[in-house]
Amino acid sequence: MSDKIDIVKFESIKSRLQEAAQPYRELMSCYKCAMMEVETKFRVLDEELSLEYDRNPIESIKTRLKSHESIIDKLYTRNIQPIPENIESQIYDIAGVRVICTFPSDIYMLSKAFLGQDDVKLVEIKDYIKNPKPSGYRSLHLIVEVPIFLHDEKKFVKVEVQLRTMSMDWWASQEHKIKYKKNVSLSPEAENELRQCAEIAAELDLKMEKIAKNI
Ligand code: 0O2
Repeated sequence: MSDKIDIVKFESIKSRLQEAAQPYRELMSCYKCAMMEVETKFRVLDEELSLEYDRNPIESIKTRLKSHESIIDKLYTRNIQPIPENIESQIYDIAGVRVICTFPSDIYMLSKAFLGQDDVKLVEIKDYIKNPKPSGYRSLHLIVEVPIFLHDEKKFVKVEVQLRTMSMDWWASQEHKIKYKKNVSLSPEAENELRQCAEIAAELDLKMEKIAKNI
């Protein structure tokens, strides 16, 4: 968020969300269910593919629901009116699922299998592996909609899925701590070094995959 915040505007977003407490809670609960749904889909794929490939393509899965504070920050910075309908239609990363894969090719194999499921609707795809961010960041990002079955309705809910290898994850976690969103400006040399670390990590991924394929 920007340095100078308009406290009045920020507080008004907070209190308008408090007014809509019940619908807001219900919406967050839907995101939680959608997150569980997506996590289960990947666990099922991991189980099935482990038999075919004799190894698990997924190392771990992390889920996170965007915090209340981060949601307010996003509404504030994007100038979005704080009502649940707007959160649903304009913020795509309330529910996040991070799938940590063994090799780069596992990322594409899993995303293809996941997106091929007839109840998964692709909303947006960003391939930061083929096109890394200037920072050096690499991951495959998918925004999808999945159905959740409530007692009286079926509802499609958006989830952000980030697929990355262990080394991409290692780099992103370190960089997150050092710099990302901290409003610190690093020297061009330091930026360059961070980018180089990401490149080395990417090379290691490819080397390890090649070794594994040759064995
Ligand atoms: P957090 O704390 O990880 O949840 P938007 O998501 O719409 O605000 P954008 O640029 O459209 O922004 O989304 P994008 O590019 O798909 O990336 C969003 C997420 O990717 C971030 O979530 C980070 O998790 C990750 N990410 C993107 N760029 C970088 C980077 O340079 N370094 C690191 N370490 N992570 C990155 P959040 O919600 O911003 O942060």
